[in-house]
Amino acid sequence: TGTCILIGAPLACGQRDPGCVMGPAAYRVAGLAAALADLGHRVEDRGDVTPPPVSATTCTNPAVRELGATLAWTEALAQTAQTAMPQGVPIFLGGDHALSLGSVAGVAAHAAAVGRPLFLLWLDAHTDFHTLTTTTSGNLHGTPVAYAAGLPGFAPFPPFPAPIPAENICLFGIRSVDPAEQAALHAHAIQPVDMRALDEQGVSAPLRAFLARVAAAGGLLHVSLDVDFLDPAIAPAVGTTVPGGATFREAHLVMELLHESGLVTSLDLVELNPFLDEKGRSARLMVDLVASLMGRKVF
Ligand code: LYS
Repeated sequence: TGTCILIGAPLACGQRDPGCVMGPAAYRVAGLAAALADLGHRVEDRGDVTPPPVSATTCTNPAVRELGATLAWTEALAQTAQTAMPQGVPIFLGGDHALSLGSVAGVAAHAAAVGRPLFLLWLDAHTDFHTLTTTTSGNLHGTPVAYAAGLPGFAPFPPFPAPIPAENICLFGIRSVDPAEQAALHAHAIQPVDMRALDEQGVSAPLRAFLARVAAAGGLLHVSLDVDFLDPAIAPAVGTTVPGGATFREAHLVMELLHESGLVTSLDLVELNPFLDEKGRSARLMVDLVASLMGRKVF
């Protein structure tokens, strides 16, 4: 047990639906702090990060939306993440996945400062491997993995502090990849653990293999959990549902293995849109998954 630092990040600039601004409130209403406290953790809720002032900004791709707002959030969240890292396990309550442009950047700056390698586990239906240049939707929530990997094509974003090597990135639960992402992933030698791999091997073997590498390297591990990692039948509260996602038990097993590893040092919870939920069931499931990740056991 240690300190869990809850950081609300009500941003919705990474996609087209404003509902994600209610995400942090939904996690609080669903009892996240109490669930963590029940497990013996010290919980510090730092409230919501205030949306930073936006300055007019442009880039070469006219499809890109909300560039200025996303840039402002990225800088604010990177700062917040870097400050929180030495103090406990920061848990970012999103907010859409553009959140991770900032959270992962701050965590990477911390990792570089303490001289430890950073590993990234991306639990998601999508690979989020677009750059500002390749995105056709213009939704910047589809870009944070490429940013973290240090791909070019992110001006006017600050250069990613310490790009994460391809072999330290695990994209897990993948079932929707755009053609430009596919090409970039190949070029970068990133092989996603897609749903087909999980169908054949289950979640345990591929995840244990990744965790063994994190442990062997003495790495920090950032986990980014998108609601759409889960099957839409159990977690409807997300704008980008893709059928065929992780089941209830697969998701809990992932969390239980992560807990057992003792390796997780920071966490994002992203893309929850409470307006799309059914009586809070997706928010509650996300809270239960965090509880599993932080030590709740059946027996
Ligand atoms: N790849 C799609 C896009 O760039 C979907 C991204 C979904 C991110 N949560 O728009």
